[in-house]
Amino acid sequence: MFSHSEDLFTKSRELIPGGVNSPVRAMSAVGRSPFFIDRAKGARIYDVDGHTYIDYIGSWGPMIVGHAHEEVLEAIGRAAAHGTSFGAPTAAELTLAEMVCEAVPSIEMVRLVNSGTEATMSALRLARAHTGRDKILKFEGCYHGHFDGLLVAAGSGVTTLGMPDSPGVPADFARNTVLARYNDIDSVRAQVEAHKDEIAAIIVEPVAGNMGVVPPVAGFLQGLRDLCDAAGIVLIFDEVMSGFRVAYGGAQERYAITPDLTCLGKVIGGGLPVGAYGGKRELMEKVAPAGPVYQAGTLSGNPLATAAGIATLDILRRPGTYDELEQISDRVATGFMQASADAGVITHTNRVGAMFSTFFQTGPVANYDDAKESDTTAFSCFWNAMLAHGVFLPPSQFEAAFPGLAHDDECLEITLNAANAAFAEVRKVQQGEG
Ligand code: KE4
Repeated sequence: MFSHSEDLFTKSRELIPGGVNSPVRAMSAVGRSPFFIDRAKGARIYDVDGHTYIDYIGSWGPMIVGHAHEEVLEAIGRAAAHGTSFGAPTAAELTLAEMVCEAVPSIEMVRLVNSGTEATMSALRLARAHTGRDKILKFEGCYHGHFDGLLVAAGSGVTTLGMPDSPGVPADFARNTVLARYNDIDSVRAQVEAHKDEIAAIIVEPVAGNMGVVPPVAGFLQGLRDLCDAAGIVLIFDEVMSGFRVAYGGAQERYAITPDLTCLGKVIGGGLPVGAYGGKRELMEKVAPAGPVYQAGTLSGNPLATAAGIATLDILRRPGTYDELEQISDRVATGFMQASADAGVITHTNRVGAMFSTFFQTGPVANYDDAKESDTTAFSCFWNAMLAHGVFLPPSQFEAAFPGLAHDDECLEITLNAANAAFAEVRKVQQGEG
């Protein structure tokens, strides 16, 4: 049995590419090797070396009610006692579908899959089938999973690792992916006009989280809705991150814009593998076996994953939950802003609900080019200082931090004390004293 992260990492790199099963876990952007996790409870995570951290990654979004929540564990255990997978329908899949459709009125029908990537990949296939068109439009800095056609000017780990795009994506795929600038509706209009009648779908993170958090500017989402209506383009909201996080009904509830299709993931699995895509009945009834658009999955709607998702949404839909999330998240983000100001460190924080990013620059940060202006060296210094003071933030300037319901007063006190110390450390380094 390995006793330390270094031992585990050395061995893992022999058998697993980069020693991790997802690149953002490698912590390379903050100049260290990853530590390995033993367990987590509430807002705290414990590594195999005996360290305890207040966790703001939360499995990159799913753990919004806290790690190892009693109700979620009990639901998983109850489901597991009945078996783990059947390859035949279960009532729990209907229950989760009903909860999703009730939470997100634009979703009249929904298909459960196993990841956010499967959700976006499938939604794009459906949009192409529905329109008979091949091209898709995405935004620079938005990340929609590792589907070939979407790994073009992507955010998240592609940006973190400084990868222009990914090798292995056929030129034909890239040719069918058209790019526009987030929050710049004129750039979208120009592409729609340049590729008249060729674009099947516009896919957007209605609150961007993969270039760091970038909210939509006033009129941007409505502008996309109007352009799609005029040009017969399917509007897809990728709410894998924002869904059930910025509101129970997601960004589309918060900004009152109705997409044609919505992609979900993360929170709706409560930490187990669940993704989903859904929307207008007219579109979704084209998905096999109801219609000809093929999409399948051995473990889609898995009994344990649906149990975890149902239990998580049941907690989230209780009255006052999103007011509580708003208060917690505001205290953290505002605390970071105050601590950086007190230390004389220039930062700009964007927050929407329970997701925020503190950019090491003056701001504003309204798109990918803005985000890339950030001082990633200062971010890395800040990140490591926060870790040294017991707070685990996403190890990249181009990711979102995720407060959750388990971040109680004690956690927030630890977090803000750490922020004061960490920004002071950054200032010292910036002044050449560190
Ligand atoms: P998954 O295939 O990783 O479940 O979901 C892909 C995805 C799709 N859409 C959005 C808006 C997303 O944020 C994601 C995944 N988010 C990243 C974090 N930025 C997951 C972390 C990781 O890649 O390990």
